[in-house]
Amino acid sequence: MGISVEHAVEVFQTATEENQLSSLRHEQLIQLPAEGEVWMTGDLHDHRRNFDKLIRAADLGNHPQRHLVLHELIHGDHFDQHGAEDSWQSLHRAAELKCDFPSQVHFLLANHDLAQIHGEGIMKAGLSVCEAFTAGVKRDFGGTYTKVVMAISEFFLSFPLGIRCPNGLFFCHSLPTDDQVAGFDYTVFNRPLTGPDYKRRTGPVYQLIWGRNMTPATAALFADHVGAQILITGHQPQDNGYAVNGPRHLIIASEHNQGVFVPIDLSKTYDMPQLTRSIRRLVSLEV
Ligand SMILES: [Mn+2]
Repeated sequence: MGISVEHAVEVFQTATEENQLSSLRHEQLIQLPAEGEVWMTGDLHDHRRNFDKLIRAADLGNHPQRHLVLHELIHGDHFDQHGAEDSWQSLHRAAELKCDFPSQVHFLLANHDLAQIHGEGIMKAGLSVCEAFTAGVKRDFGGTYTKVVMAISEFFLSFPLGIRCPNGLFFCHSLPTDDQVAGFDYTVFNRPLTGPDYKRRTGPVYQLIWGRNMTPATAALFADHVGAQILITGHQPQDNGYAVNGPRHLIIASEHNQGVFVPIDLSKTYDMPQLTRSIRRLVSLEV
């Protein structure tokens, strides 16, 4: 891509500061205003056509009251012949978008981000996606690539855990499992984080972003605890683009040809039927 180490580091650092210093940021939450709109998306996993369509359709420059939520951007299907994977480029593009529209672009911490920080093995088709990601950075930046790796880690660590809308919607990457929800530490949203918060299985950050297959009852309990009517998450793959997990939990996916997003009017309240009627397929966007 022809980007220098210095430029890449500066973009990730600036985006990190924008995440941390946003006036909408309150500890680990983003509080959106009661006006304008928000486009909630699911995991993107370096699906470049969908990402490109989203950015062009959102047209943030001409819609200053429109917010865009992005999560799980990395670890996609673009590999070179040596097994290096290219998704740092989409992450960099997202960081540039944050720099250009700091009060409109919002991220959510996802489990692949945390795995990448820890260099932990998530395997896809027998390959470590974290090693492949780092190999892509090394290939493109050469000898001082670790500066970019560190800037990316700091960028991930600046992501909030949740986004609260005044109309009763609440967004996060996933939810704790049925086994974890009773003991879940909800203070994680309202305080600075420390090492144990990220710990495998026992840390509330880990539980929030890794949990799968939770029942509608678990989702409802979680929604009650965060004072929300309906939760929207990604994380659990959806061949058809979305799934309704009971009346208070919508799961969406954006990383394939059936991928969707949900444009939401922040001044209106929604029940689940209204929310599902608002879902749009990325393939339908004419941009
Ligand atoms: Mn995930």
